[in-house]
Amino acid sequence: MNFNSSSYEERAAKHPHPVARSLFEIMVSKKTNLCLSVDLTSSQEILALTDKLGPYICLLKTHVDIIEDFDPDFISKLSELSLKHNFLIFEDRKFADIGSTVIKQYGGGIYKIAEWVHITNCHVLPGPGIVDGLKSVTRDLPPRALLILAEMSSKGNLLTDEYTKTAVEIAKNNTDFVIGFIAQHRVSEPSNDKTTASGSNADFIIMTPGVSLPGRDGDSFGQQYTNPETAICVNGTDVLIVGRDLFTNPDPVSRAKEYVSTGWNAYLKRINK
Ligand code: 5FU
Repeated sequence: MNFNSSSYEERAAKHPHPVARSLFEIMVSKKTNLCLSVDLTSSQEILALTDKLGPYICLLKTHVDIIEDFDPDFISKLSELSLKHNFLIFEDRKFADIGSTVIKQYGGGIYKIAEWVHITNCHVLPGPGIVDGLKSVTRDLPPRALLILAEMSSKGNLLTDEYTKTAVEIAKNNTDFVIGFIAQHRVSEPSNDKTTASGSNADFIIMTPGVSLPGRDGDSFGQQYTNPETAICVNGTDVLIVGRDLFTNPDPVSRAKEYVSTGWNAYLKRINK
C-alpha cells in the first residue's frame, strides 16, 4: 500500500508499546532488520546457530513444536542467548482457535510460550475473541506483544483483501497488545508524523517472511520469495524474516552479513538517508 519513511529511532521514541520500542532500539543499536527463522529440529543445533548469528539479528523466530528433543532447559539457554546478543524472541505459533482454547495453548501446555516469548502471532479467523484470549494471558507477565497474520507468502492462500482489512481493524482495536502484522506489504497506512497510541494512526510493524536474496523463487510446497530490497523499499516491510537461506547455508555468518547490509541499505534508502 505505502511505506513508512520515519526512521526506526523516531518510531522507537514515539511508540507506546514497550516491546515495539525495544525492537526498534535493538534494530538501531545493531543496525539490522534481520529476523532469523531458526526452523531446525534439534535444540543443540538451534542454540549453536543462534549463538553464531545472534550478533546479526534483531529477532529470532522459533517454531517450538518442531523441536524433537524439547526440554525446559532449552528455554533457559535460548533466553540467555537473547540477553547475550540482544535480540527478541518471536514464537511463530499462528494461534487460530477460540479465545478460551488459545489461553491454554499460549499460557500452558509443555511450552508455556507466554512465559519466555516476547512476541507471538495469530490468525484472526475466529474473530476478535482470539486476541482478547491471548491478551488475558499476559496480564501478570513482563511486556508481551502480538502480530496478526494479515497476508501470507504461500501461493493460493485464502487471506483475501477483505480479510486483510478486517485483520487491520482488529489490530487497531487492540494497540495495547498488537504491535504489527505478518504481511507481504504495509497493510495499514504509515503513521509518519501522526503516530498515536492507538486507533487509526497506530504505528504497526510489518514483518515479512518469504524473503530471500536473489536466486530462490520458492519451494515445491508453494512458498514464494521476495527479495529484501523490494520487500523494504517497495512493499514497505520493517523486518525481514529469513529461514532456509540462512540455516541450510554452509557459511551462515557470511550469508547473514549479506542480509544485514542489503536490508539496512534498503532501509536507509527508504528513509532517504
Ligand atoms: F506467516 C508466514 C508466511 O506467510 N510465510 C512463511 O514462510 C510464516 N512463514 C514462516 O516463515 C514459515 O513457517 C517459516 O518458518 C518461515 C520462512 O522460512 P523460509 O525457509 O525462509 O522459507
